[in-house]
Amino acid sequence: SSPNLGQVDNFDFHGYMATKLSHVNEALNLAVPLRHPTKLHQAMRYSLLAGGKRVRPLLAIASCELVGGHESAAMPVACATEMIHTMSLIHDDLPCMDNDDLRRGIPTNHKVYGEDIAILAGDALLSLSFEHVAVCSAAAAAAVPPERVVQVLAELAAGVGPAGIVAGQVVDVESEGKEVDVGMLEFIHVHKTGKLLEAAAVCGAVVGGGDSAAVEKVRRYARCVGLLFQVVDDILDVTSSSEVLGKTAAKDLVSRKATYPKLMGLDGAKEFAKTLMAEAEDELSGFPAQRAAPLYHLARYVARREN
Ligand code: GRG
Repeated sequence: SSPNLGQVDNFDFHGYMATKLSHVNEALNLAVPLRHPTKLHQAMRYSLLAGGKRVRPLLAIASCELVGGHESAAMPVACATEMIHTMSLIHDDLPCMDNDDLRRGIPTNHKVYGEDIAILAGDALLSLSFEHVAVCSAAAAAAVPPERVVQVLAELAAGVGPAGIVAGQVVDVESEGKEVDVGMLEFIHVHKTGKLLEAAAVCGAVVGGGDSAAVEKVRRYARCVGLLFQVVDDILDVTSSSEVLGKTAAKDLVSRKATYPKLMGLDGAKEFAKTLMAEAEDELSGFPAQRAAPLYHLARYVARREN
């Protein structure tokens, strides 16, 4: 693995995360002020500011810094990815989709504001995400050149649309009650979760001024981390089921959904997670260790997270 590890291990990842997290939350708060129509903006802010790990914004900022860019160049795109992520969660929770009552530990958007406003708040967040990038990237302290802003808008749109999150959700919805094989499972994961993580990292590297070779390394890194995220999710589903005995097992039986532990056994899935971690690390090995440290630790954090 990476010869830079010694240096990387001294890195204060928790300090880095806490600092970036507070900057992201502050920027998100400012990006959606409470204006007329109040109920709409309340609903947008309710879900956007409800917490969450902010993995996508952190990926965008760390990727920007990896290629030598400044945080301020990445902040608009960082906020945009969280707006898109949040709107996808609001719509995913709707009665016509997953019909969930709770999200991030509090009542779902439609439970508080009603279905009509929840749909509209999602639509508004999606539109605002693109406006925010278009308007704020060029105006950032480290101004992003217009052609890079256009590239970012295209990348984000591709991550959301019929070849992105929406594709994954459609296949997921259609797979309901059916036998799901590995290929379909991977398609759902890569699109529902992977594409936006990938777009976040790639956009960060683009606004940071990375050349195309660097941008593609970041893309491959993010693909590994996206898959890692999902494998770990599946592992957590199994390992936490012993604590809430029966709950997950029952869910598994009903959904007949393939999961990595089911397909390759728990140890196999853990081994796969290790391989993905090593591949992600490999993509970072050509960058200066100090700059690569946040992304290296972010991958480790995804691999070792407990919720
Ligand atoms: C995107 C136009 C558009 C419509 C939405 C409903 C839908 C289409 C897509 C579903 C998207 C979905 C629910 C993907 C799953 C994403 C996922 C892994 C969520 C959990 O992400 P975390 O762990 O959550 O980053 P936090 O709460 O920490 O942010």
